[in-house]
Amino acid sequence: MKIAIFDSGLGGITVLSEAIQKLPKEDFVYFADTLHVPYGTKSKDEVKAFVRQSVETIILQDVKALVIACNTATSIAVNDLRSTYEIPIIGMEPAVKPAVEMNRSTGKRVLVFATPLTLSQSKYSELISRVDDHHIVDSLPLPELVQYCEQLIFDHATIEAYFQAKLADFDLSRYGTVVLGCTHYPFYRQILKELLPDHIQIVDGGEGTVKRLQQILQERNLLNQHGRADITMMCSSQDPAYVHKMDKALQFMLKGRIT
Ligand code: DGN
Repeated sequence: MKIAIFDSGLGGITVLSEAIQKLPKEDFVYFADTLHVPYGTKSKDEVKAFVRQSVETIILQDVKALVIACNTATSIAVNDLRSTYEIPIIGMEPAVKPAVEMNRSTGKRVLVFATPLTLSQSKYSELISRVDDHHIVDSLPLPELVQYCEQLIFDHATIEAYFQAKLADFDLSRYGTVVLGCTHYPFYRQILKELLPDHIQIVDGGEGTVKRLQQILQERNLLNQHGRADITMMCSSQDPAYVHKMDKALQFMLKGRIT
């Protein structure tokens, strides 16, 4: 049986690449809801329906666990999905808690990047009120970054100019950590690292999510010993060109370049 990883588009590939490296004996099916990408600028009800529709297709693929590798979809639909399906469902959460912990003694602030929809949900404000007891967290929506990624725009000049414009009003010396709260954003981790002052650390939720996946599979005795990290790429538009794009995006995450 396979592990399913789902996102509206290419973002979940950042989680897939982490999962392949941590669980090389598993087989995977990756599903992108290309008919409806991006989710981050749509309404809550629309996203709920798109996610439900996608999961109906994914579940037919002989899957033993499902990772909702999208912060936006998780914040809107994970509870609904868990009450409907019996397989373990693992969601994403912006890594705000570890970021706040990292800055407890530094006196620095935390800056969370995510989609407008993630940042506007009660799941996010509840997370902030739970973990941000010193009020050190600020947030910044970066919806255009999802669009760049979907077009496989990874060139330094374009992305650097975009970040510079978005960060122009922030005094970065006051920040200790940047949280990548959207699964599309880790594609730009390296560019961001080169651009931010050296003292700023960048964290994302991918590693924690894969750890949780591993733990759940272990607890339920579902770990595979014989798979070979076979990957089936699927998308709701059934477009071969997009499947090729997914392969390229995975290559970029695993090798740092596209050939
Ligand atoms: N990758 C999604 C996330 O983590 O929120 C956002 C993608 C989108 O549809 N905007």
